[in-house]
Order: sequence, then structure tokens, then C-alpha cells
Amino acid sequence: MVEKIILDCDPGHDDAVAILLAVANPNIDLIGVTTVGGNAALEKCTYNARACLQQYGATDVPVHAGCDRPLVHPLEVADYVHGETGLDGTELPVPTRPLDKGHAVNWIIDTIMNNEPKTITLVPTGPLTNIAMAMRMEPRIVERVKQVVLMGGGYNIGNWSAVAEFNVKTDPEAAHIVFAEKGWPVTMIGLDLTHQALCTPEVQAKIDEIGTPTAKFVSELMDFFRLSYHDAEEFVDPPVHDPCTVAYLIDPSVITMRRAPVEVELRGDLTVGMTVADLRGLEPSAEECNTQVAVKLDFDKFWNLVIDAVKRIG
Ligand SMILES: [Ca+2]
Repeated sequence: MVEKIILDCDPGHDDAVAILLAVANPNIDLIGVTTVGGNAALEKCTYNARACLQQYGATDVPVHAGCDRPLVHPLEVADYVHGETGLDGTELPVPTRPLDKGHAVNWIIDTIMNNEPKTITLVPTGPLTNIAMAMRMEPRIVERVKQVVLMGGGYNIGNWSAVAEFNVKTDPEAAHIVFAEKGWPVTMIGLDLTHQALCTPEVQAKIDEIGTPTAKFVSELMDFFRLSYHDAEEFVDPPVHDPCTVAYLIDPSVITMRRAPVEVELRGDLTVGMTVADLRGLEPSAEECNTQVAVKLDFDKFWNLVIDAVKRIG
């Protein structure tokens, strides 16, 4: 079963690996990439997305630029993690495909409304601004989307504050809109899970062994990511958050899920942007609860998918 996805991203080193997995794996049909201001300014994220697709030989995939700032708050980029360009550490190929015309939010709406209901999965790996805007402009997209599988939040930990993760903290109001909607299934792949997706030296050696330009590209990105995560957050190996979303869609057995209600905190002196998951009591059924949170990663299965994707690009 091939999953048709729209990847809404802010590349970003880990977004670059998510794009790779979406392009290369035969179980994913990447129908378009949309970009949002997040890890870097919108213009940089958009260029980076196009450069990644160029690197992976996927110039048939359209890229639409979306919102350049969160709904309410100013954008605070994560340049201390991703560098000045948003994708520091490697030489980016120059994109040959021009940027596609039309705002990402309009494109998301049109694409969902013009496809069969429940055939498209939204995969946001940046702040949720574009998705929230699309929901407000055309509320019918909610019932037409198959599911939302997003990287963001965490039920037990934060990184942009003690309790809030970057994507959600950057645009908490947008995240609130997405999580408060009961009409679609939402899977939250948060830091609890993605901090298990560490690019260890052993993993990176397997990527290096492949010896292709794309292997070098990914490895150089991981070198930079390793240094910034080490300096900024005292990680030994960098957590490669975003591709966990795509990996789950390729093979759900890569991630153990727990169904739980999730709400996004919008007020509070210390907790704005926190994803509050209610894990009390017995696990609710899918009928009772439309949200689930990612708990446990099958490390080997996950990295084998990434390594396989690098090999497939050739
Ligand atoms: Ca991202």
C-alpha cells in the first residue's frame, strides 16, 4: 500500500533526511513539498527543500512556499542548531526546477480537495502554521485528509523550553488548532521518540560505506548536526527527528504508539507550547481518542530504512 503524502517542512538537517526517505522509498508517493518558516527563514527553508530534491534526483516533485511567520508570535529561528543557511555543513546543489507558483496553503487545500477523500496523509515536520491556515481557509480538508503524522511536541520532555519542543513552541496557536480538531487522526511523533533516533558513529559509518554523492551529502549534514547538538544540547549523537514520521508511514512496526488525548498549552508562565498528553488510566480506543503519541523506536529498523533510501538514490 503506497502512502500519498504532502511533506510540510522547514529544512533543516533532519527534514533533509525526511525528504530523502520520502523520495526514495517505494511505499511513499511524495506528491509535493511545502515549506514554512521555522528552523530558518522561509526563503532559506524553501531553497533548501528544492536543493534536497535536486540532490536526490526528484525534480518532478513540486515545492510551494508557505507562511513565513507563526500566526501570532514572531519567528525565532534555530540557527544555533542548523547554521546560517538552515542546512550548513555541505555544499547544496543548485536547484534546476523553478519554485512552483502559488502559496503552499492554497496548494495544500486544492490538492486535498481535488483528490479522493482519505487518500492523502499530511506530514508536517516544521511549525504547524501552514496546516492551521489551510484548516481555517477550508475546514472541509479535515474530513478529506487520511491522517496527520507530525514531528513535534513530546509528552515528557522539551527542547525549546523545559517542557516545549521547537515546532510546537514556535507556533503554539497553530499546533493548538491541529490538536484540538477531533475530525482527523493525529499521530504525534515527539521528542520522547525522536531522541531515540540517534545518528551514532556506527550508523554513520554504514552511510559512508555506500560511497555515493548522496551518502556524502547526508554524512556531511550529520557531521554538522552532531557538532551543533553536542555544543548546544550536550548530545553525544544527534537525534534525527523528522524522518521518524515517514518511517512510521512506510512501516508502522518501526514505532510503538500509545493512544492518548493531547492538548497544547497556550497560557502559563513556564509552559507555553507544551503538548499535554493524558496518559492516565487504560489506553483509550481509536473511537474514543483521535490522537496517539509515539513511544518506542525500533532503532535498527529505522536506520535500515534510511540506509536503504540512500542506496536507492544511487
Ligand atoms: Ca523540521
